[in-house]
Amino acid sequence: MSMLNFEKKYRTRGGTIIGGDLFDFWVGPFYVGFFGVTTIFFATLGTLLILYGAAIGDTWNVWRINIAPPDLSYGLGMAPLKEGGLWQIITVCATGAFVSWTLRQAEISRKLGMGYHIPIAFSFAVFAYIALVIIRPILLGAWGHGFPYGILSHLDWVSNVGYQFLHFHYNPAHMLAVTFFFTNALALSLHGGLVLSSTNPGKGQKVKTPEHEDTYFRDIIGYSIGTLGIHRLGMFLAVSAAFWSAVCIIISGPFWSQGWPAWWNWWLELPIWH
Ligand code: UQ2
Repeated sequence: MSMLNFEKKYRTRGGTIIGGDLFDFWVGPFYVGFFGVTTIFFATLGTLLILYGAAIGDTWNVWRINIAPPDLSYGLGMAPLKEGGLWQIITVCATGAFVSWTLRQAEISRKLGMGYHIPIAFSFAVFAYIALVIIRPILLGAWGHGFPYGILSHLDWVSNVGYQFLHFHYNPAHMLAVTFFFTNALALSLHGGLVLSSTNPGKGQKVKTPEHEDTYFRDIIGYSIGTLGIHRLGMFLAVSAAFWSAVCIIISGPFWSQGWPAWWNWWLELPIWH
């Protein structure tokens, strides 16, 4: 079945989570659905509020535009619009848009009778964002612990929070997250390189098969993880990177307030040394 025929055949009603038939239609190539409407709503409102925040801010220099969370003194209450209230509403819009997008992925998965792997994987990235701007601020008792929305300003926030714990690279969950990010890059470069090399053998030569791909890795390291296996590994590595990123920031403050290098004193304090 050609791609366009497939889409015609499977673009049928049903499988919605919410809204029944109401938004169960397509606009051009895009499925709408209840969560398509809420995604558009939150994303549009959030973007307009970011533009408004930039307009009442100090600069139009894209690197320096900054929309800051409220002062710590506001605690977990609402702040006036220009004192961080804008940041609070933008955070609600961003969270609403990300969660809507996840549920739209789930609805399309249901429609097509597929597994939920895509929305589950995406939800880990959403979790990492929510960890930074909702979970950790609530655990610390103030929205002011969220990160500011701005290109340079959020980098300054990361640097400041890092130094607050003396050396963030000693955070064991950060170590795991970084290791997963790098391993993910290794796996995707191996996979992308392997697939492109077997599908682009050179002018006049035949495209190679997955058996060639297996053989390549068996020749080099005596092991091939397989065509399905590499994607399972990829999902595990990517999801783990996002998961441990969320853990590493949630534990910093709420569950550990010294410098991260001192965490490793548990090793020096093992009874085996004395
Ligand atoms: C593989 C395979 C693929 C791949 C890749 C491998 C035919 C097309 C990349 C090789 C991957 C291995 C050996 C795992 C490496 C482990 C880590 C932790 C990076 O065998 O099957 O399918 O794309």
